[in-house]
Amino acid sequence: MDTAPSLTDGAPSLTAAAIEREEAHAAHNYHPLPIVVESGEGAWVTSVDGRRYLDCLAAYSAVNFGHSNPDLLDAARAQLGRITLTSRAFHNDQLGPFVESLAALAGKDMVLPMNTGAEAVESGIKVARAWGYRVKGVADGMANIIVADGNFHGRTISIVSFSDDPSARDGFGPFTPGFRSVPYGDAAALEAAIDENTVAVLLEPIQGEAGIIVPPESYLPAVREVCTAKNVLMIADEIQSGLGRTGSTFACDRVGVVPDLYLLGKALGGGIVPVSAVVGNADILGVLRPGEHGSTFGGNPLAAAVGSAVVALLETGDFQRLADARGALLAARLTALIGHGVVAVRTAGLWAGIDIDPALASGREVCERLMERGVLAKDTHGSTIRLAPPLVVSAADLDWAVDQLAAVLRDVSAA
Ligand code: IF1
Repeated sequence: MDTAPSLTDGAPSLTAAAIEREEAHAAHNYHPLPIVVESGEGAWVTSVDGRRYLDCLAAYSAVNFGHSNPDLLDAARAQLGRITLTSRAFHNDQLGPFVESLAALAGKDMVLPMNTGAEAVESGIKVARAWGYRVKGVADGMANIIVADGNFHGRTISIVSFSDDPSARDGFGPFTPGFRSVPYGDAAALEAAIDENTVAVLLEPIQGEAGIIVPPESYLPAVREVCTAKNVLMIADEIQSGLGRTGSTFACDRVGVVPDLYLLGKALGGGIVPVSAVVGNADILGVLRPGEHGSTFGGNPLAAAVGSAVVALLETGDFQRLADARGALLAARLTALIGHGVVAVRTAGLWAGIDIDPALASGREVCERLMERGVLAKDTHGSTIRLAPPLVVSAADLDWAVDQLAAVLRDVSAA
């Protein structure tokens, strides 16, 4: 297995030239690891310098089904040669099958197709407010939505309006009103925040960017019960946690909870095209009237064709079983590192948040050292790193990746 160049490898390379070109012309809104990916297959990617890396980020769970998944590429290629964009001013022959199969997968009857996760979140907020005014009878302009501390739902102005992460919101005001934030995992605090103008609760079933925070098993069922009792919509942001990542179709499935609206994205596009959706029943999504909401690309035939192929993959349950089985291996291996440079581990299927001892290294440094060993991962905050490989990762490769983490922890402990 080729190993990656050292961060200190000063030798001029295709990597250095590519980075220089990108940094000269791309906005600096990221601080990427110094690797330039050229191709990928399954759980592995190859850099312009020909070195192979195990991808343990999967584009933040947007590549659940592996890079260059043959079924998804076939669906995309077949559609590319037919029609790729019509706008929804006209019908296309791919949207019907896609929304029908996605609704059925979620046990719902209606889908609002969009493109990015943030668009699905914004659309969910608009639908909840419209439902509040037109169905629940909330006074116009008075709707509020309950969110959780530590949330991450995207980067638009309205979404960062209810973020408590200074790096996501500072400098972007003024902000959108109508949101209340309560401690995550505390159903009593959530219930206390609901009043007659509350139209929805918006939660990640497991908080991703916060560090894969898995709430108490009783939390989501309690939220479900409160929302039902108070006639408030439960909206689950499954954009990162959904579509097989946690070992089930949706993270909510793990605790037997069915939200009123699912927000989906990332892996719904198979890692090929941006595809997102709000999935619910007609008594909620039906509040939207023609011309009230839309998107140039939402529901386009290429996105719908890929989305249908993704749904077909999930209908078998194979990827969910894979994530569950590999996740058990990952959890066992990572738990064994506690006390050996790791302070805490949180896992759900093939998704892990790992708190490194801050005295040893930052999450960024650990990820830089992992990169040198051929493993790509991303820190979330501070000394927490996240592992989220494509669900096609082999048990042997997963074992090898944790071996690399153990070696990095030994290195930083000895430094
Ligand atoms: C970035 C974080 C992850 C999401 C959830 C909605 C969205 C996301 C639960 C919006 C997107 C991405 C955005 C990307 C990095 C990544 C991320 F670090 F930002 F927070 F995964 F944790 N709901 N998450 O996780 O979806 O509009 O991006 O399609 O902005 O840096 P999007």
